[in-house]
Amino acid sequence: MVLRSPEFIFITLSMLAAIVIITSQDALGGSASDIFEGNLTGDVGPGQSSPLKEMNFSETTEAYSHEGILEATIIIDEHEGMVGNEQVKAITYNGSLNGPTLHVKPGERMVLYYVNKLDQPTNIHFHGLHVSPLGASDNIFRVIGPGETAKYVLDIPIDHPEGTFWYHSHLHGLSTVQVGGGLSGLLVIEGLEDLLPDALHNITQQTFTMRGFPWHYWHLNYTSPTYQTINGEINPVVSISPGETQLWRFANIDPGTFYNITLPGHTFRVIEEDGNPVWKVWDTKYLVIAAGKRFSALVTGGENGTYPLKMLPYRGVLRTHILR
Ligand SMILES: [Cu+2]
Repeated sequence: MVLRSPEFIFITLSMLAAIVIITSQDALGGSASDIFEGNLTGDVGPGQSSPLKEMNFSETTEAYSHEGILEATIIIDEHEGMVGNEQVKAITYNGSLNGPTLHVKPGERMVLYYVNKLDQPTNIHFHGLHVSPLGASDNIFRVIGPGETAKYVLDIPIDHPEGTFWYHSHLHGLSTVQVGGGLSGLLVIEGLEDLLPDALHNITQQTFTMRGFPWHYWHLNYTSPTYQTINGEINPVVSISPGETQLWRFANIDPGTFYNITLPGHTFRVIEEDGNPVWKVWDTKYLVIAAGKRFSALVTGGENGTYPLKMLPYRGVLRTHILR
C-alpha cells in the first residue's frame, strides 16, 4: 500500500461533546450553561454551551411514517450561520446542519421529494439499507441537476434489520465535499426496542449524530477551527435520571473524522452495530466510531451529577472515507 499524504490524515481530538446531566427530571433547571466546563477547538465559552443561540441554522427535525408511508420533502440549499464564533457557509438539508431524522418501519415505503437548490448537481444514498439500488430507489447513479426535484421511492423489506442508518449525498466527484459541507442525516429503521426485554419496550431513546464542522477537505488537522457538533449543536445537554436506562444511538455522519467517546463512570451496553442488532450484547467504556459508523447502546444513569460525554484523542494514521 502506498501512502499518499492527502489520503492519510493524523487526527487528534481532545474535546467535550455533550453534557450529560443525571438528576430527577423535576430538578433539571436552567443550569446547563453554569456547569459547562470545557470547549472544543475554538473559543466557545460558558453560556454558549447549548443550543447555538446565534446560529441561524434550523434545529434537526424528525419525520415519521403514517399508515405505512413516510413522505418527506428535503430541500438542499446553501445557508450561512454561526458555529462557535465562526461564520460558516454550509450546504444544508432543510436549513439544518443535520438533515431531518427519518423514522420508518420494516415493510413500509419511503417517498422523498429531493429538491436541489444548489448550483451544482447532487443525489442521495441511503447508507446500509437493504433496498433496491435501481430506478427511483437507492440509485447512486442518478444525477439531480441544479433546480431539479427528484422523487425517491424506497420499499423497505418486511424482514429488514432494525437499526440505525444514515443518508448522504453520493454524487461521484462531489460527494465528500457535499457530505462534509452538511449533506447527511440519520435514518432509523424502527423496532430495535421490541427486541429488548419487555420492561424496556417503551425506553426513552436519544440520537447523537456527530460531525466536524466546518469540514476542511485536505486539512483535517484540528489546528483549523473545526468544531465537533452533535445533532448540529455544540455541547448539547442530555438528561437521564439515576438508575434510568435509555437507548442512545450514535451515528458518525461525517465523511472523514473518527471519534472515541466515553461517558465517565458509565458503560455502553452495545445492542446494535451498523444497522444490525448484535448477536451478542457487549459492554464497553469507549466507543470508537469511524466515519459512517453507527452504534446503539443502553446507558443507565449513575449517581446525580454532571458528566461530559467526552471525545478522547484518537491518534493514528487513518484512511479517509473518500466517497468519490
Ligand atoms: Cu455511505
